[in-house]
Amino acid sequence: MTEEALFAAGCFWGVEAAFRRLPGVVETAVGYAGGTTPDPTYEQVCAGGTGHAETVRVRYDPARTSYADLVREFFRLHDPTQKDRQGPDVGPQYRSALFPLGPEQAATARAVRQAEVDAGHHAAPVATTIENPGPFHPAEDYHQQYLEKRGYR
Ligand code: MHO
Repeated sequence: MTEEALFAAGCFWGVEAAFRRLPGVVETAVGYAGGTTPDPTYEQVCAGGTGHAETVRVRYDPARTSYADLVREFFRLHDPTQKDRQGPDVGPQYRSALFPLGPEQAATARAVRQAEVDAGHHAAPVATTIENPGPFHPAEDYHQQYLEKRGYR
């Protein structure tokens, strides 16, 4: 049995590549979550008005990792103090967001985010939001495993 989790941490190409390297992650896909427009396209999400964030769907083996572990990794693999941007990519579609699937993940998301704040190693406030994901829309095929297909490891 595997479980699913959704993470938004900037451009989904690099975020997907980072999650694929983690032990216990058995499958990933990139897409759009947290927005309102039905069936958004990449161009629509890029334009910034759909409410969606570029999101990675992670399928994992709970015998080998946990949602809490993945959330801790999420905080390591991007800068959660950047609000509505990540590095060179600016706009709400690049926001730092956790999209818990159910009350158990929601409680874990809140607890791990609080631990991140309490650890005090960020110079600026943690901007990560915890949001209702709404439906996850898989992105266009050419965005799936984008960096891996180009030889990035
Ligand atoms: N900076 C990248 C963002 C792509 S990522 C899929 C670009 O200019 O295409 O958002």
